[in-house]
Amino acid sequence: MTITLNRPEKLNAFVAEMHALLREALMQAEDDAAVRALLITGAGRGFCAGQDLSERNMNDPNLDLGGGLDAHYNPFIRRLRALPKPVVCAVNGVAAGAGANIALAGDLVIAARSASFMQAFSKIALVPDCGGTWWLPRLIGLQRAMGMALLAERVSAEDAERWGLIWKCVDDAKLVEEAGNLARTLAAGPTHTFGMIKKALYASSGNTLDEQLDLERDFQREVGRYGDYREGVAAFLEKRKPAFTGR
Ligand code: T3D
Repeated sequence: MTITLNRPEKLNAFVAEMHALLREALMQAEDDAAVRALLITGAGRGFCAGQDLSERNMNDPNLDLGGGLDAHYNPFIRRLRALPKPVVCAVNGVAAGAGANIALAGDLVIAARSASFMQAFSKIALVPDCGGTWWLPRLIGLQRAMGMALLAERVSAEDAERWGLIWKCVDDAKLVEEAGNLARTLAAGPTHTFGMIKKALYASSGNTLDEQLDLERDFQREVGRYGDYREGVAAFLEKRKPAFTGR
């Protein structure tokens, strides 16, 4: 399944309606067994510029930004991370604020060379949200995370790749093709096992080695019962390509 953030005249900045549509699309991706990988990208020259800043009423004395995170962004990030299928984010242009962190919530992030990542929050005196403060230090180390968050400068896709913030930076003209190939390759893989791999890797930062070894044992026990494991081994022994069904 491909989800395209589609409000190009505002660099796909989020308005309430987009949250509702996105929630629906993500639920469909979860429920539909025919969906075996999710690709998220943006229309036009941007990936996403985060929250639409004109949507908030600055004169409202009860303005509660935490409420907006609880209602929309946080459930989305949680859902995306927990999706038991691989998520590829194809960052076609600038990814700023919540838009940058939604991109980074993907399991694999591929970006066009002209794209950039910007923790824009501090420019408007906000803290990074949508998981930014959690994965930035884990992905690129504390100094680079701090630099991105405090300075809110654009980081080029090339630097993002070099720093380990993203999987890959490709020429602009190749993004659609390469992201599509990546998503299709993943969609033809052992979907349930991919879901377990995601779970294991995302659990690792909160676990000790002992806990992680136990988790790997439990997960291996489970995937060892799957048809895809049998198919993988049979294909190897018969020197052919496996035909995984995702089960
Ligand atoms: O409220 C809450 O729920 C709290 C949670 C917040 C989460 C967040 O995401 S906070 C961070 C919000 N995002 C930003 O602060 C980024 C704002 N945008 C920018 O700094 C720049 O647009 C970019 C660096 C991303 C790109 O710059 P540039 O020069 O390539 O494009 P531009 O000309 O600035 O933008 C093009 C149009 O999109 C422009 O509209 P116009 O003038 O042509 O009618 C611009 O106003 C609009 N736009 C871009 N970002 C936003 C936006 N409009 C509303 N909100 C935006 N975030």
